Amino acid sequence: MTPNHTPVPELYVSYDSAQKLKREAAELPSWDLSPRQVCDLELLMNGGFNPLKGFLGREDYDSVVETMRLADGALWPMPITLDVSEKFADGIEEGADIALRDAEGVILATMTVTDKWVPDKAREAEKVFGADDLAHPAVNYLHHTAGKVYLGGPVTGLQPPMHYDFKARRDTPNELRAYFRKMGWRKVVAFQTRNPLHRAHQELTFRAAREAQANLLIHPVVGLTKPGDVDHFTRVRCYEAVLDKYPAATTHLSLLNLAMRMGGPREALWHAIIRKNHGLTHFIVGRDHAGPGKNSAGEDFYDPYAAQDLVREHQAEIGIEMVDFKMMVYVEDKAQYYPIDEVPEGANVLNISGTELRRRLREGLEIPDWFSFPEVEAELRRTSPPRSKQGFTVFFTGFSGSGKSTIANALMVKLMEMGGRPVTLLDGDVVRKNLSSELGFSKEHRDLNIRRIGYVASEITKNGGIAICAPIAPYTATRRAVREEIEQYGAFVEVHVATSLEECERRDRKGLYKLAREGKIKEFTGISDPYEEPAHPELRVETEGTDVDNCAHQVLLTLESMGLIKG
Ligand code: PPS
Repeated sequence: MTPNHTPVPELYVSYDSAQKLKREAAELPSWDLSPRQVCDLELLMNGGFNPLKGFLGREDYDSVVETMRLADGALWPMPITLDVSEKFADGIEEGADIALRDAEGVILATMTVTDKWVPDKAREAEKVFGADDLAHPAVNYLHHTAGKVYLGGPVTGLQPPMHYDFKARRDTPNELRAYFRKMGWRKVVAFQTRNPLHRAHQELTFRAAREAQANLLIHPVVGLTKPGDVDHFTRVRCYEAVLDKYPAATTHLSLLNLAMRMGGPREALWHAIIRKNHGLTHFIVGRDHAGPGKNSAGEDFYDPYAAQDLVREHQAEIGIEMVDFKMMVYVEDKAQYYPIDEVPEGANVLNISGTELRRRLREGLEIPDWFSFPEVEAELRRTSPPRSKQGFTVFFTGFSGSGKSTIANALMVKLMEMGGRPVTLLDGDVVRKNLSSELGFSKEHRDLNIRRIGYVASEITKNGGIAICAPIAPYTATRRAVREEIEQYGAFVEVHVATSLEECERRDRKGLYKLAREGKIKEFTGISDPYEEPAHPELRVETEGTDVDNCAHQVLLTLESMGLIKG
């Protein structure tokens, strides 16, 4: 491969034109870009997605979905589409200009809408990702996050999206090309990653560079990766630590603001084209490149080496050379890493999977020295503390007067006595006095109330605190939504306070049941409004015949068995 130093075409206009266009664009219909669309737009504008000149029009889209090529025959495997809501699309005629804004409302580009259509998403999923299976993150996104209508057309770039983090580590394709030229690097091999680098990766990348007699670019994705991945802030600190392990001046680190789709073989091909645009001559494709994990039947979506086969087939056309690698494993007897197909016969092989690594981090277990670097391990432990140091939410649910607040208060005091983490109680009544003071008890208002509580609890959990919530929360679906939100950051412990309606009414501490029976309070849970019992809570407490202290103790035991507190 020859070095590629000529600039790649960008879609930006000059600074002066951009200022003028921005003023004019203030009048245009505006689309607020999703986080994925911001990533796509940045790479469209800076030439990372060359030869695309905008979001795909219908003819190109159909052709890409069916044949991995644009309508003019150019190789392009991934549909880059501007999905919008029906409401927005209704007001847009083909031929109209629209403004594309980031989350803060800044106009990044304008687009002339040449095409507007409702895509067949099931076909897109089948053809592009191999199956219309919601276990695939991109298919799930396609059906549940992406808008119903696609708009296509050429983009005029006004300014790149603003990044406040790691500015010095971000390069456009042309900046990277200029860097390679300045350094005199004629051959450069790129390593794509969405994970922290451990010793196996360092060994693999170093071998790849040696094989290709090239310099090395660590080119991690910091846009959107697979849900559940280590956040990019932590990863970049890890990459910076590993950079020191390579021989001086052989290796460069640059961050790529790509929104991955986890599309396996097609995605590998796409990555190779993107790297070609960034001036790379070689590209590493390892085992299960951009793999999305298991499908809903528990099987791999793609053959682990299908990505290598597809890139091999097209590498000459793209103009980049693939460096393929088998999985690297540690051979204990040799104290060295080997590709799995080169392991000496009879040797004892060690490996730690991503799942196993996460388990060890979660449980605070040892990570052996042969697996990672001490600096990387320290970074990961900082962001993934063991469960006993992570935040979590205890979510009580049950009838009014069931004893939720009383048990929640006792639990709060016990947890505060233990110390170590801040504790916040979001009691039903208290929340309704401040956070939700304008809400009533219709289904819609109850859902809003619970979602607000869920949001606050998720923030507390994210930041390492303990949130105790004690609303009625009568609807299963809403409780599930809150669980999903919180489980991104820590454990969600649902406690059903299972006091029967008869007992709550007999106690009638606040006199509300009497009023509800008399019809003076409408939509009263259990009397004139539904309560859906949790089917599988982490704990169900029976309060009849059990004192509060004991109920709170049962919750503590559950927390202990889940590893959330130390006994
Ligand atoms: S919900 O459904 O989760 O939003 O309810 P929540 O925010 O927990 O509020 C319940 C408290 O408000 C009082 N209250 C009522 N409860 C149920 N239905 C009706 N119509 C109603 N009107 C007022 C009641 O005192 C609840 O307090 P708790 O602490 O549950 O006894």
